[in-house]
Amino acid sequence: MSSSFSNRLASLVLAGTIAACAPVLLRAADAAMPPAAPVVTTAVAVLSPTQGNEVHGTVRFTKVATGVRVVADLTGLKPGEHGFHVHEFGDATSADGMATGGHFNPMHEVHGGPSSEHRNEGDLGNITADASGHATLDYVDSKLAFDGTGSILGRSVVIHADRDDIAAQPSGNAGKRVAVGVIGIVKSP
Ligand SMILES: [Cu+2]
Ligand SMILES: [Zn+2]
Repeated sequence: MSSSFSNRLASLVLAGTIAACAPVLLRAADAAMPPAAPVVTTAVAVLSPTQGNEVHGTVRFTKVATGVRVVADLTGLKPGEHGFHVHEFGDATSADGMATGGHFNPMHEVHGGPSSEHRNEGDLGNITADASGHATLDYVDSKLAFDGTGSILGRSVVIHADRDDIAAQPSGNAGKRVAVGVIGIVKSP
C-alpha cells in the first residue's frame, strides 16, 4: 500500500467516524439543555416585624382564572387600616424594611389601589385590623402575575403603619413599614 493511499483511507475512515458520531453528539447536546421553567401557581410570603413592631403573618398568592387570589392573615397590628403592597425587592435585610425599595411598578404607572385603572402592580390597597390587631383579607387581584416582567416572585410584601389613601404619590402616605416578607415559590398542589 502506498503511503498516500493509506493516508487517504485514514481520512475517509475518520470522516465516516465523525459523520456516524454527529447525531450522537447532537442528541447529547439536546439532553444537556436545561429543562423548561416550571409553571408557578402558588407563592407565599411569611411576614416578620421590622424593628420595634410585632406584626407577623402570611400572605398566600394563588393563580386563578381571573388573576391571582390574595389571602392574608396577620396579627400584631394596631386596629384600623394599613397600607398593603408588593415592593420591588425581596430584600428583608434592613431593620426598617427600607431595603425592599418602592412599590413594584414594572409598567411605570401612577400609584393607586387594587381597583384603580391606573396603579402600580404592587398596589394591593389596605388591610384592616380588628380591635385585637388581627387582619384577614381574601380577594382576587387582576394585575398580579407569576411570570414575565410582572412576576412577583422574589419581591416582597410590605405592611405599613398607616392607611394608604390611594391618592398621594408615590405611595399613598402609608407611613413606616411594620412588617416585611419575601414572596417565595410554593410546591403546587
Ligand atoms: Cu408599601
Ligand atoms: Zn403604589
